[in-house]
Amino acid sequence: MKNFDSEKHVRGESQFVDDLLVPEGTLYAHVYYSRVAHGKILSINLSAAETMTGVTAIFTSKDIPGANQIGGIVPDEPLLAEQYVHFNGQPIAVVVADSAFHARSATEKIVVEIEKLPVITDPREAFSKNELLVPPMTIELGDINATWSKCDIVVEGIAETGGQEHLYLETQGAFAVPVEGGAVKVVSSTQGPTAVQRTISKVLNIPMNKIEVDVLRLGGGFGGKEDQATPWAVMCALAATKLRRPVKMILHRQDDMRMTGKRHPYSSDFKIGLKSDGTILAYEVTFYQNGGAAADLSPAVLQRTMFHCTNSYFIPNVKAIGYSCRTNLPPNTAFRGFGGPQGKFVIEAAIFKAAEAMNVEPSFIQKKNLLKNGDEFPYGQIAERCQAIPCWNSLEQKISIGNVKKKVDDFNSANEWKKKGFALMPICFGISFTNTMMNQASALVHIYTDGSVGISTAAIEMGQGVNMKIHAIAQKIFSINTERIKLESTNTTRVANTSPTAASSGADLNGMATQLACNVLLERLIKFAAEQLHQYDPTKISISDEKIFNDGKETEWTWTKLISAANAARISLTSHHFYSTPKIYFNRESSKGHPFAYHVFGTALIEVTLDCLRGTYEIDAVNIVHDVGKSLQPAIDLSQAEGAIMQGIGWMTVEEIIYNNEGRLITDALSTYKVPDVHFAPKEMNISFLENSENPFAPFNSKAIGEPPFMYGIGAYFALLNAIKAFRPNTTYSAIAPMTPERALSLLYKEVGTLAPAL
Ligand code: MTE
Ligand code: LUZ
Ligand code: MOS
Repeated sequence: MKNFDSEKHVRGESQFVDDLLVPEGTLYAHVYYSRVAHGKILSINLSAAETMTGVTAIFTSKDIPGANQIGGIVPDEPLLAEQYVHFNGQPIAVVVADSAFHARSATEKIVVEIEKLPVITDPREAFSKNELLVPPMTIELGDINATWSKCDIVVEGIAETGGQEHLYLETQGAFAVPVEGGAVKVVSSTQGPTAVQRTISKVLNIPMNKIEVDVLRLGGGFGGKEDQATPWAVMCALAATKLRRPVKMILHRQDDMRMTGKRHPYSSDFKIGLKSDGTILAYEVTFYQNGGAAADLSPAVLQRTMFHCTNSYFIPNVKAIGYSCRTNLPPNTAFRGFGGPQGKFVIEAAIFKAAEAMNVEPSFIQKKNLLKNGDEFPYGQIAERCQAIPCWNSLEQKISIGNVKKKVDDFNSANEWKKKGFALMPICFGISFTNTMMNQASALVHIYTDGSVGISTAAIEMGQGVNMKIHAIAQKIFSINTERIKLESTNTTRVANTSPTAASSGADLNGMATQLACNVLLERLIKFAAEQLHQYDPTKISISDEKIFNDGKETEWTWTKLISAANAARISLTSHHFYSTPKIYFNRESSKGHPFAYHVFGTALIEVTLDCLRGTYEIDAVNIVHDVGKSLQPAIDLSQAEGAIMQGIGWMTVEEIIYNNEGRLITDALSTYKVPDVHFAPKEMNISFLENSENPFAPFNSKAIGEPPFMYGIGAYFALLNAIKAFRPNTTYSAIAPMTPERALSLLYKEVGTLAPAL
């Protein structure tokens, strides 16, 4: 069950964009970007750069033959700045030279004069100045206004979460080769090959059939390449078609960190009302999303935040308002969870605060309000096959919350300078792109005459193992040796009009399409085999382990013989199939519908130890029961869960994105941006998959895994808050993440509160 890429990765044989052998004469591109976050471009002087060694050409917005426009949802983002710059890191010019070094050196000689304009980095400030990327969004269930007076407890507060750098190991990059007739072939490190193709078409003003985009694999994407892999590919295609030479661009890590958007920071207001028995009656939340300088995917991210604002709880009266605020930061973008984590953090903060007011454990309120079958989500969908309670109960069977609490309390009374804390974190995540149209995929399956199989789909392999899953599906259906099946690169000429591999639905959508395509081939082959074996009932024919069985008895026929005979008999050994998720819809006017094929559930218990002298901490244990349906590849699902949890804990604790007031990224290298390392990983991590979970909406009853476990990481924040409270019971705080050691220290000692003025 190991990932067939692992060996190639370890040997360094796996090819990423920068590993492709390039033809002689290939040129290298480097981007010149703004160092000013907001301003008017007064002049661009390229003359010194143009005379530098090796420079072939320098392109600016004036050289764009089509539309200077890369906005995916809203057309509000130029590829190269024209009169104004709106963020520090915004591309202004592309230098092309005979080596990457020459291109970079010449870039440093470009002089751009910019008149500075006021900079906004804070979403609430943007909101107050009416700087919104799209109109506000609202979702309502029941009647909150009529409910507050019926509540025994009402608490209000604010909650904030920070950004997050994707830190894919392979930085953004692309390679474009001009092809006869004005066409271009592009290799891109993208999650969305069709988005790249469509945008090149628009910017270069050539039809999509002249653009071929090919993707072998990514060294990670995490959402950062859903939309933001596009500009680099477009720049390469622009230069390649203009210069009639292959052009390659690989971003340096620091440039990548400065130019690309990150997870959206949010600042939110909440108000929650409960009965004295812990039942939540009403929840009101306002989200101020820091969208950055252009819309990018922000509206879709905000919509998912709204959809997940009640996490895995049933709340009968809800009102959520979302503002996507325009600031002078690089446009923020998709990142694992896609707004879901930001929505869930706020409800968890509200429950935590309500628990304090009621003098109960947060887990008491959490458990009391878990979703059940038949409950309505704020967006109108009714919970079905709901596993919120089974996951929670299954976790409690494995590990007693009472015992954990006693262990933590005992430790805390015995230790003055170290305190433990724990928190539970249930999750519920909707699977499907919230934009119904995007829930489609297709697969093209060839059986070659030697019996080997090649599969092309829209899925992008980015380390998440989607190829292994699709492989497993084909293998189950054909019952042939694993080595016979190969997953081809993702290519827009083989599989067209694709959605990005995102929303955790890559394996679901492309797997379903593959299943359908393979079944068509299997049916064809079985019918042919039946004829050859004079068996007039094809249901009596089966293939198992490369052997053909007739009425349960092994025959002389093997897979290879069958394929070669079928080819001789002129039977098509190719099948293409399309899949679109059934039943889903969403009405934007009423904000109601059935946007998700299904939901993924789970519950985590996270324990931490805090060093109250230093503010540093360790993650002691993570125990989880997670619902993956019937796992297609348990090893992959387990590693996806582990990776996602680690990334989620990182977001909540040590990872801190800082822009200064001028909109300059301070944390633009790994010396200043800390990601969790192996020493920070939980000392103990036990992940069990919920048993007996059925899911008809994904291949072989499986469930999506990519994003949902990320949100368990939120538990680490509240576990740390509990440890802080154990040291300083009367501390006053707002739920502001990340809980870096600095922030922990400033909560432990208010006297040093100047470290974090926001507190
Ligand atoms: N795992 C690895 N190793 N690398 C990645 O880039 N991306 C995540 C998740 N797991 C990612 C990953 C994100 S954001 C998504 S949406 C899913 O994988 C996408 O793949 P899937 O739809 O096949 O699950
Ligand atoms: N991308 C997207 C996503 O375009 N729509 C979504 O709903 C989504 N959800 C999660 C991750 N990426
Ligand atoms: Mo994942 S954020 O949907 O690429």
